[in-house]
Amino acid sequence: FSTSAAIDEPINPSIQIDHTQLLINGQFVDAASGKNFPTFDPRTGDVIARVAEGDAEDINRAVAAARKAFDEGPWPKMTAYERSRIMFRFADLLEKHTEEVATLETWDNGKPYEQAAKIEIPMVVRMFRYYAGWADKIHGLTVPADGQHHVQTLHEPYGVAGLIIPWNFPLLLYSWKVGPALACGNTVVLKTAEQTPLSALYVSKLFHESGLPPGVLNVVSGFGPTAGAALSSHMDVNKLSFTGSTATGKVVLGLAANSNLKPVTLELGGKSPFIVCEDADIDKAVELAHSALFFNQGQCCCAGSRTLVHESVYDEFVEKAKARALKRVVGDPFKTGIEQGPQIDNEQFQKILKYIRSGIESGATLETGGEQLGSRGYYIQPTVFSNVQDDMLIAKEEIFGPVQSISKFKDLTEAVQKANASSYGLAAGVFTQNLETANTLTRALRVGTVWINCYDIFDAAVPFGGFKMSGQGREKGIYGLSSYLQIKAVVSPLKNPAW
Ligand code: TXE
Repeated sequence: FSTSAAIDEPINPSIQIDHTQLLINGQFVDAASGKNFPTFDPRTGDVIARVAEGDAEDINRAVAAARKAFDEGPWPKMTAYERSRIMFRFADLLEKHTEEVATLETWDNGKPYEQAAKIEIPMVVRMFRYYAGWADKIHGLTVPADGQHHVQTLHEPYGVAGLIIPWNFPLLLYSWKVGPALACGNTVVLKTAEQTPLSALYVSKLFHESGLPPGVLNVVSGFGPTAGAALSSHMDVNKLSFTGSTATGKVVLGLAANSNLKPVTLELGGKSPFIVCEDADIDKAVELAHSALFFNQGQCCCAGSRTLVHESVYDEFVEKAKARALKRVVGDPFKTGIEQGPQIDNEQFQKILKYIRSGIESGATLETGGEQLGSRGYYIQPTVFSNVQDDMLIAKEEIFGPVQSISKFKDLTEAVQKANASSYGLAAGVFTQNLETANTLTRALRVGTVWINCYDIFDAAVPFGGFKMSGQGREKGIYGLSSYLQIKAVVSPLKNPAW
């Protein structure tokens, strides 16, 4: 792989960190305990800033503000058109601040600046425009019920929505949740990931500058077992949406069930198969299998982390996949032309190196990579394993790093059996030029998204979510709206049914 020399001399980001407090009721405030915690630069492990550490008491304050903004207004009492206009204004303002926001995102997360500025922030802007457009188009139905009754449904917000997000796409996942929650008229308490608190504080300030009333969107930085658990079990939170690991998803669901039975949307881990059939365009499949796995340093819930290749093209595929990984440009994410930056933190870095050792020990063939890159921060060499067997840990568990695992199948039946032999079911890629093969695989795969001859297409209108232990409910698109709405049936007698 091609390594940028800048790994050991990080480029200084030219931005000042202005917002490190909690955002409650439209004001930046310290944590009730006065505590704060460091957020780190993944390029070096150095502290970027200290951020107020929210705890149960701060969650209480934030929920009280959101409750008031919901119960007493103004948010759900404003016209849907007014809410929509504020969201459109925010999208415009965010777009104007793309450079600053992308800089914060790269600094806190380690993702390539060009990826943040050219792909992710524009997707965030698009997502807010998409849901701003929905805000004044949400309505119920009239129902032709039996009997002498007029029946209609009202689609109403839940109230206070608790949103918990991870660190791999801090702002993108902010938009997937905050966008539909607000468009439907809910108010929000957002708990960001402890690794990446900075960008949400910055953009939420912009949201208030766009006319968002105080209390509608509250942001609490802090840790999972304290702030996150307090939000999940809060009796005054009416809806929860969580993105993160399957293990924590189970905890959050339990906390919701054991408190007030709030409904929960879960978007969890994955081990998504990327299936390359014998008639696939091999060069294209190699390139897309590469990006399906290595994009965002391999830290994607839907990473194509099991590359399954038909035996007739397997040797050619492995050779080309290795060559492509060797060409991957790794370096300081602020440099232009960088494809891969550092992993998020030491914990994830060590976890990935442990999986790499496990792959070697269990007999998979290490084609390239396998080690740390440079001497500072959390960079890992793009790594490719071939000859991966189904019972190896690297074939079963989510590595969440730049480690491609390639294995072989002999026919479609075996491809389906291998692809579905997972407790996860988030996504799959299918590479074939045969429509019947594509249709057969699509119907057989137990996953929430099938990308045919493409991968990682994330349009705002397309639903996303998992089968099996990859989650429940859907985000994005019209399906994402329904997660934040409850249905009220209204029945009244008809005096003159003949009319
Ligand atoms: O996840 P957690 P972590 C996977 C990936 C990764 C692993 C661990 O495999 O290696 O999870 O990452 C909050 N109550 N994914 O430890 O714990 C936490 O503060 C309430 C896949 O970062 O799930 C953070 O805001 N909240 C995933 C969020 O949950 C709690 C993205 C995610 O953290 C909590 C990230 C609790 N008890 C990791 N404990 C994806 N689906 O994309 C933690 N949190």
